[in-house]
Amino acid sequence: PAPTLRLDYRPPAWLVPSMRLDFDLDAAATRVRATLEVEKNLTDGAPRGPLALDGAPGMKPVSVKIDGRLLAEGEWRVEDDQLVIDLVGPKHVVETEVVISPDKNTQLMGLYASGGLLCTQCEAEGFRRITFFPDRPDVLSRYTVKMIADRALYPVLLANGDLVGEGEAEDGRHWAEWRDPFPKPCYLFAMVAGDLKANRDSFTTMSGREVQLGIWVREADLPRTEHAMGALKSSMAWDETVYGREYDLGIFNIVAVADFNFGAMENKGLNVFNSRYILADPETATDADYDAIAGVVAHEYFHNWSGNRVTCRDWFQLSLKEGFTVFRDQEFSADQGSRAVKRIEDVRVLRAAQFPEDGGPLAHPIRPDSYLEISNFYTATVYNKGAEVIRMLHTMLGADGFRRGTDLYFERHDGTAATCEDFVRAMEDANGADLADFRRWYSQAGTPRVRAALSHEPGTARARLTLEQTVPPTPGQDDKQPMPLPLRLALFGAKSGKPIVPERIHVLHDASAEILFEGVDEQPVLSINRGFSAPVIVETNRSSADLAFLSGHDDDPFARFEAMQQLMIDTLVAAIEGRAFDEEAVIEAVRNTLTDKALDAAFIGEAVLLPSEAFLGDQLAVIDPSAIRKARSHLRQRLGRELEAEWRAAYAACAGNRFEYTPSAKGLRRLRTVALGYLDDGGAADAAKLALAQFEGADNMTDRQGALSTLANGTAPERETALAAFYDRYKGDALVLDKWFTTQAISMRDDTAEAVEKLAQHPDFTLANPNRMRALVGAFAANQFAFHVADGRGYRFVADMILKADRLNPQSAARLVPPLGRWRRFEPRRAALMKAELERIVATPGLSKDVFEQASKSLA
Ligand code: BAL
Ligand code: ZN
Repeated sequence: PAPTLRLDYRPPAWLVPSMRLDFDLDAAATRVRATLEVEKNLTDGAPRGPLALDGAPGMKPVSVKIDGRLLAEGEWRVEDDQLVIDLVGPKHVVETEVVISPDKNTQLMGLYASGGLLCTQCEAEGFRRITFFPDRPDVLSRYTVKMIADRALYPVLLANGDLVGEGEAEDGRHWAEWRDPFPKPCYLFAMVAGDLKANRDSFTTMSGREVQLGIWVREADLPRTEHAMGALKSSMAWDETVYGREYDLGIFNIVAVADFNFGAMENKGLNVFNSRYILADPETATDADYDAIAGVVAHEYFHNWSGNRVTCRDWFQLSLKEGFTVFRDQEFSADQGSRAVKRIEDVRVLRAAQFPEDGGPLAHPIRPDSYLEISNFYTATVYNKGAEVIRMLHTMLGADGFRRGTDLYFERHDGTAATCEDFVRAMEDANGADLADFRRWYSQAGTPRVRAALSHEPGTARARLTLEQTVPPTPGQDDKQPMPLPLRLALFGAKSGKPIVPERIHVLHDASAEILFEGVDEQPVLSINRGFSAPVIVETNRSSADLAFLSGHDDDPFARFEAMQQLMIDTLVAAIEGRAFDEEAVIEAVRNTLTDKALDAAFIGEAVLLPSEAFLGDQLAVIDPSAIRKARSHLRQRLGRELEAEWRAAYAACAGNRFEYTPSAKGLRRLRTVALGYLDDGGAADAAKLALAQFEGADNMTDRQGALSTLANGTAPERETALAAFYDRYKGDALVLDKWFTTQAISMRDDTAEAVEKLAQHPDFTLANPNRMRALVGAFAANQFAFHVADGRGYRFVADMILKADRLNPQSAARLVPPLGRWRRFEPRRAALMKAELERIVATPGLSKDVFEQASKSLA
């Protein structure tokens, strides 16, 4: 298949200013009548030609009418999955009718059945599976939607906008009609029918309008919607305060569904959520789940402006809405809890998911240049690196300048489909700034690497910092220009511990720069990229002593965390590469952090963790998972053993608190399980007993799952007791059962690959549910040691799963390809085994475009 190219963009030939959809709903056969008011697009550059409406492969209209006249079969044609009609005048009314089968829709795109509900997912190109339509984000229409359905099966009928009518129909059926006054692209269309109950609330906007809020779930789940409702109201208030953005309809509904490809979807006035990002109570959801729910609820709500009121011109501009909205939700979450811990978590995600993407065969700029299947571009690059790019604008322009930019952006582009360029230009125009070279962040892929070397000239009281950047080649981009990098810097006195040069921002525009600091009369230590001000890899000439010093004294909590991580990385990489290494410095630094009374538990819980095996792999030229496991386990064991008294003290100090969802209680729970893990790895004789007691006595899922994870890593008899008890207790709860699968899939045990193969045969395992598939197969593929077990069985298993899943749900299947695609990074034996599995995938007949694109690019 031929790729779609960004530079081929042309405006649509026909516009659809308004449309009406009539659904006669039935799980097996739903009749969809679409009435489109179409008009020729007279904009410059719009092509002239017939009306071409996108449809799904194999879709045929039952009937087609133009201006009320039924067309004969020869008066329309289906070509390349498009319904093509030659129209003579500038404006017409086009009516089509199709019949679709929601209960056979395993792709979960378009209209599908999930647990007795009928619901939709249209982004990016699902709407064409519902009806014939110009399925592109720059065609904006006003929608009126009428649904008729069996009242007993589908008592609730929801769509975008406002409810304008409802009533009874024949044969136990009923109807509802919804109208959305805001023009929107079809990817934001949604409707849901089912037996749902609402948690209802309201929010009064800054101009005094009352908005009716509803979170719709199965009746039994109603008590688990309070946290999401609280998050929704906080988000609405936050967007008013921070961005001046008010909600614009009288109703805002959220529906939770169990089968969903994304985390959630920002359809206008009717967000549809994966239930894992709505349902929470202390018994079933961890603190991480609570945090993620608040973050995703906020994210989807924020899209109402950054995505819906201003949408994307074409899918290459996806980061326009996603990068910006991720930045917005990150800042919302930082304002709700611990800003430092949130930043650490966000950087962890970036490094775990985006850096490997940027350094591998699927690397692409945040604004890609081509795709075969757009679903493959809902990536960590577009989302998370996209958010970092927006964050850099915020850093360089300052909070006020950034706000001036977003105000201008919303003012200029409200109600239209915009581009990344429009966003950057608004930032420039509102601030009188020149962002010419900053645009490279949109066009160049790859993670820049910065070398920073600080030298001190004691006689002159001067310090000299040299900075050099390189941007590595990526597929299709051999030569790169330097990127503007805003680096937050500070210098501390190595002896006095005092700040010598207070924080400043240096934007490195060129390939290299030299900065002179005056008045530096003691040996300085460099603190750089504080707060992770630029999404880059920094290499410095700092010694273990410098890093240990910063890990205890830097006044930027992120930099403190980072110094500790770097100290750990330097030590472990030296051990893995067979060079001399000094574990004592790490042990002392961890001891100091652990016993520092000025630090909160949440920060300590993050700072004392060793970098993951996967992140260590990223530091190496050639990855040998066994060598990484050996060095990292050794250091964990030593930390556990030598700091046993400190871990016990931390464990005891964190025990005994009753569940509350507050930053301090969360921190205590986090540190408690971290301490338990270290005690276990250190070989404490009572570790398994402690873990089982924690498991059994927990009044919340965070403590229970934390204890279970610790046990799942080991061989104590308590392991099986806890796993069986967990299964029995939660086997009726799909979201918690996902945790049971994941806990085993991420186990550090040597036999995890075999265990996961067995779990794939478990009666509760299914590839039809994206959450379950991710919980087992996705989690396993991220477990570096287990997935890369030397005989290649992990690769074979994942490839088998990809091929099976591809027949049901190509979009979800394709998400499992990237771990295999990293084959070039591994030692030759493993690399060959991984490559062979990719070749087997590509050679399979009937492969989806989704999987083909990811697998073939991974081999190129
Ligand atoms: N727009 C797809 C889901 C999300 O990013 O909100
Ligand atoms: Zn989004």
